[in-house]
Amino acid sequence: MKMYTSFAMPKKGLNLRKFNDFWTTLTSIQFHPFLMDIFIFFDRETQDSTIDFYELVKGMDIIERGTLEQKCQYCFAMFDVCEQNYLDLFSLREVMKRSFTQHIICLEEAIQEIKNSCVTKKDLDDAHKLGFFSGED
Ligand SMILES: [Ca+2]
Repeated sequence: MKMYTSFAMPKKGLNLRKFNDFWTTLTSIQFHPFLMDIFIFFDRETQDSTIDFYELVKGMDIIERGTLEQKCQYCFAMFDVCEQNYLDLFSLREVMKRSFTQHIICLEEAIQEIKNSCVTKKDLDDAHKLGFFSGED
């Protein structure tokens, strides 16, 4: 309750921006790829674009202690990105893109750091390309 009230707008609850701040603090995941879908799932009964305390508790209860069917409904809502009530190739492709985008960004950053580090040390011909470096060269 205390954490909710520190993010909620008085008598309005959490809008998407406040929910993002709340969810980031709760999960330690910045730019959660399914934040909008989680927000819509929590707000699915009133659909007033805000999440009140009751909706938050109800949503968290499903995630933490819900029945298998409730948890399946929650997971399905994350996968049904087009809100069609069925999954098709496009939906699954979008889920995969969202799931791996952050990983790909981290991988690209790591590759760039390695390239910068190695290229500055080993790019003797100024070609900006890496070859095999055994560490003994
Ligand atoms: Ca609501």
